[in-house]
Amino acid sequence: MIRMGIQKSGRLTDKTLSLLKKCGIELNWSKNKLLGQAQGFPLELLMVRDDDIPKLVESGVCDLGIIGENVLSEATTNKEPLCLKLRQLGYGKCRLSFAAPKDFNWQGPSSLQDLRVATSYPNIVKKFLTQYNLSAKIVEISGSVELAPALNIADVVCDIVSTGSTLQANGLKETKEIMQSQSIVIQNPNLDDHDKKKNIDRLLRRIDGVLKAQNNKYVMMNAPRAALQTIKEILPGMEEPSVMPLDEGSDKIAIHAVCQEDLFWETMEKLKEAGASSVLVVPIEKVI
Ligand code: PRT
Ligand code: ZN
Repeated sequence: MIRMGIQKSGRLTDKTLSLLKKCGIELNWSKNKLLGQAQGFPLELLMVRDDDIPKLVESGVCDLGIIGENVLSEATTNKEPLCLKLRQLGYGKCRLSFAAPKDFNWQGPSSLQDLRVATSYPNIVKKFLTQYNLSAKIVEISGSVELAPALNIADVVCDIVSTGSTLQANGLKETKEIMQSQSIVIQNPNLDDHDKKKNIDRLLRRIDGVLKAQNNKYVMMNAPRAALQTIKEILPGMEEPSVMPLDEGSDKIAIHAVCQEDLFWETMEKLKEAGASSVLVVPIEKVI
């Protein structure tokens, strides 16, 4: 039986449970129960605050954990990594950035010298300041960090940014990104139980299958036959597409393809410029 620590209730919880479900692993107990055996896999789940997970995994209380990279980074105070990073899971994406009041004259990291920095990530900020040979006062706040400048508790903040709307709503501007983050699977670095390792490999193979299907998209469009070559070059990670004629006598074709990467709006725009119309991108549930 492997034991995995996951966030009890927060931004990562639903997506983590949904990923496990897609891997054939179900939780069938109430969210208030903190430790329980999952169904469909030799896995025990421990539901805790995300900040506690690195220590639980490092000490071997849990074999695995799922957290944001920012949380692992904050928990790693010396050079040795606390836990092994096994997989990036692609959800919970955000960045940790410095932000300052809109009228602040930011001239690079040196602008932080002797300021008060409000943050929930004191260790990461300390590492950053040391790297740039700067000194600043770190004001540790556990929530609503963005309010600190308005309350005159700090001059600038260092916090998680996703869309940027919280910063904007609080009259702040992002000045310097320190790190990007997404959810990851971490493992106890000293794990040597053969059976557990085998089950972890099985779990990772299932996770890889789910992630691969998520990244694959089925793309359909109509286009002039002459544009086929250009369209093939625009579509990312595509195998040979299926090409079907439209009406008899028309020079238009329908192109259907599986793309192994996400299609961004820029790609869609390029397709349109190349002459494609009715471009549809649909998710794929499973790939074999
Ligand atoms: O109770 P517990 O300690 O378990 O949870 P928590 O409150 O520490 O964390 P939680 O649930 O808020 O976030 C869990 C993880 O989600 C974080 O560690 C990040 O890895 C990731 N994540 C992704 C985020 C965000 N996006 C995010 N937007 N974590 C926090 N935010 C907050 C941020 O702090 C800020 O207040 O959202 C606000 C900014 O969002 P935007 O969209 O306005 O920029
Ligand atoms: Zn937390």
